[in-house]
Amino acid sequence: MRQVTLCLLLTEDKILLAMKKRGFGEGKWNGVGGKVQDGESIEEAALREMEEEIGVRAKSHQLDKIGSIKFFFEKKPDWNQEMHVFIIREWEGEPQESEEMKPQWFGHQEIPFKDMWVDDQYWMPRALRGEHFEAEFYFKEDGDELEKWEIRNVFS
Ligand code: 6OG
Repeated sequence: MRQVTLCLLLTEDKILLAMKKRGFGEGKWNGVGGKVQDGESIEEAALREMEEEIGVRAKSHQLDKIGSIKFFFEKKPDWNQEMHVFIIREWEGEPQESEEMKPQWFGHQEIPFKDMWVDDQYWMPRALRGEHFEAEFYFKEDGDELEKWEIRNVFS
């Protein structure tokens, strides 16, 4: 299954989301991340994507892995992917717009779920509460609607 990353930069009361300007998820707000390349660890991929997409640098010990989510697209199995979710509270540099993403800070209570992937409303509040989880989401048709999903908290 394709491995992808998603990084959520957090402050005490804000979360950084970025508008995806092109490619998979275009027109949606999301965390920053992308595909893990051959020969790269998941953490290396997360740090590389953060720097490429919003110009922010961090070290691997600043990545807090909080979730693993598998996505299944019934009609488009080549879209299936496992997403590794990280929270980052310390980094270097100011988030900047790139060709791919336009970052913006949102209050924890002002997350624009209606302009995001439909799964986010179910797992992102848990991430903000500091929970660790594993989940599976099964999409209908083209990825706009969910067929079923399961989220389990993980205690380690
Ligand atoms: P590229 O393929 O452009 O990276 N991603 C999802 N994020 C959320 N919140 N929900 C989903 O529901 C997602 N499916 C994929 C993973 C795509 C980026 O989009 C994320 C990557 O960070 C289906 O390299």
